[in-house]
Amino acid sequence: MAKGKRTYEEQTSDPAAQQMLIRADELGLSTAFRRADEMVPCNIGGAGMCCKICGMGPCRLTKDGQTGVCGATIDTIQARNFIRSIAAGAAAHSDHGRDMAFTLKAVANGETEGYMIRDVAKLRTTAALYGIKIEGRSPSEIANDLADLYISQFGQQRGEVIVTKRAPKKRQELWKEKGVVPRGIDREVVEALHRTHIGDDQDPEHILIHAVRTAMADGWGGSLIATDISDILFGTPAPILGQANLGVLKDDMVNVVVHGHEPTLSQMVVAASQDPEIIEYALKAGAKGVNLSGICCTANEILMRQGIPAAGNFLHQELAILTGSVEAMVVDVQCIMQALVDLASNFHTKIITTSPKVRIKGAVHIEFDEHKALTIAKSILKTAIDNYKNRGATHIPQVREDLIPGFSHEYINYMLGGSYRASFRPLNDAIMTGRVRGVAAIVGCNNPRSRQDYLHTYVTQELLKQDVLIVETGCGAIASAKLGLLLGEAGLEKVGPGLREVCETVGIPPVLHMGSCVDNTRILTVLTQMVDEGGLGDDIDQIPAVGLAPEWMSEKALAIGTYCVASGAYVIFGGPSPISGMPDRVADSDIVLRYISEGWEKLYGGKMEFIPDPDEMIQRTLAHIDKKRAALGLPAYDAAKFGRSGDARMVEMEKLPVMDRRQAVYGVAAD
Ligand code: BF8
Repeated sequence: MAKGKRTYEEQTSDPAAQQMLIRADELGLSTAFRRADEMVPCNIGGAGMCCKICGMGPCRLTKDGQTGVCGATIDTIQARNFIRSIAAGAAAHSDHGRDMAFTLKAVANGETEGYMIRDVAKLRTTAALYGIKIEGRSPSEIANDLADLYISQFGQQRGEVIVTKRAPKKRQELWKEKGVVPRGIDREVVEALHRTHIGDDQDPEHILIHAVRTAMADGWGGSLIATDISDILFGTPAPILGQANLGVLKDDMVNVVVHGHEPTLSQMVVAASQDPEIIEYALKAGAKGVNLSGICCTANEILMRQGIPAAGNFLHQELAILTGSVEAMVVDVQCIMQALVDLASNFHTKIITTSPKVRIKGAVHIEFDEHKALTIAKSILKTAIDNYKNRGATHIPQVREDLIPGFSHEYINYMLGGSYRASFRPLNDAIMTGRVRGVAAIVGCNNPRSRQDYLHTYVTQELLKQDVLIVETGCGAIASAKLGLLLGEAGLEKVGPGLREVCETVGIPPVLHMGSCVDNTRILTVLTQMVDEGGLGDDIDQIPAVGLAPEWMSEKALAIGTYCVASGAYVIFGGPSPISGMPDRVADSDIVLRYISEGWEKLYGGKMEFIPDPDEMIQRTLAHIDKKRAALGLPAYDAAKFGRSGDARMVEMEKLPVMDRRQAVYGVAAD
């Protein structure tokens, strides 16, 4: 084995991925796993100590006290690098939200092909939040007003992004006091770039105040708009059976993998794949039909709503092509590796770009336009079907797992209380009694520099044993899905006794899949509803909850982490810190690292830390949850107190002689 190259088991914990990495080596083909081994990360840039914002540099700071040519200190450089990443992440999410808003407008005006307003109830509820008149008006009229309101938030110059009004009252007041309420979504992103141009904002703490405002424009702005409109147009998710991993690809069907983020395209490809004309076309090509699957957040969008299987998460995009079974990989925006085209040239797979914003040299471009959406989706599928005859040998790993995704906050509300008394009361009560110790949101990417899926699933499983209810999104949710952790009540024997009782009573998996990365806003909404329900304080920072992104790699993850901190959450990132600074630096002088941790905690009640060791992540998560429980005056968590009812108890009881059961249940001997 080449020096520095990890074994397949060290590269990924997923057996399907291991099979495909062996296949890649047999064929002499490169993947991100291999390239990560061969490309040693730059330790100066990696620690946030490289400044390349002007032509006097790049300046690489390697000694304490050193400055760039302009005199910029390491702290200023780190803060500038950090906010630029947050601005890019916020821009990506928010531009997605903007496109959704334009689609809603076009649907309302009857200008699109194939779309409709599927969730009129959500449209009315959302519009009513902003005082849009709903009584006596048609869905199109309401949608028109909501679309206009949402579109205006992007270019708004003064005032406050209206979506922030959906946060708990106390949090809104805090944001006003600290001056971080976004004025307009685009304005904050532009200002982040202006402030970090050579010769502008040079006080690291001042730069980071605007980092919070920029991230807020994402979470309590563009992303929330994206989630709202996706639900209105494509339906609010509810539990549905799905499957995940490369084994969802089919040997005898035309495999089309949709990859990226925006549901406008993928939802239409789903609709087109069920069209009799397309099915007939596939049959004529000698296939049994079209088999659609997803990668990355596009997978989550169509998995949550239609149960379309997920072929995998971020690091599976190349592996799907390596199976030799994919006729077309249809991509839109974000998280699409440039390596796909080169890799696909070794097979028959066509990479089809569709967004006017994204082209990749060597890919086929079929531009998507919502006004002719169904026609274009059919044309994409016909291109894939025409390619079926070119398929060579296939190697599809027979590895797949069932899962139940679809836990929107609306569904959780209904599931806990039913149609007539939908409520978060049972969840709050379970936390207050200690049956559920707290909540962890485990989200974010795969990163080929860590063992694929391992950090996600290790942290998830260990926290479940500690009675922590887990909510997941993005590629982290797909990691858990591949391991069978999102499967109803299966696997509950590995869950703590109190949480198990709750899962058995309500009939939910202990890990709730809440959607794509944009849908992290669903988690903000759940936390807000928990505050509104009462008993867990009057703001998000008082809830015993933690956010984790163990395998993060994207700038969007940094934006998400920052808006969660601004909302009051403790956020833990895995892997090395992108702003760790000098290795031998005295911790006290690490202004930026201290500011985003202790500094932000003083200001917002939430903090951000980078912790590479998964056991330390778990220990700090539990310590934070217990600290918040104590601050609320809740009983200290005690694992021995619960687990005396539910299915677990029934199994235990069935092992007892009948006469002893009464003693076990009522504590009195049989007559
Ligand atoms: O937005 S989790 S790798 S796919 S960035 Fe990308 Fe990360 Fe996956 Fe979705 Ni989110």
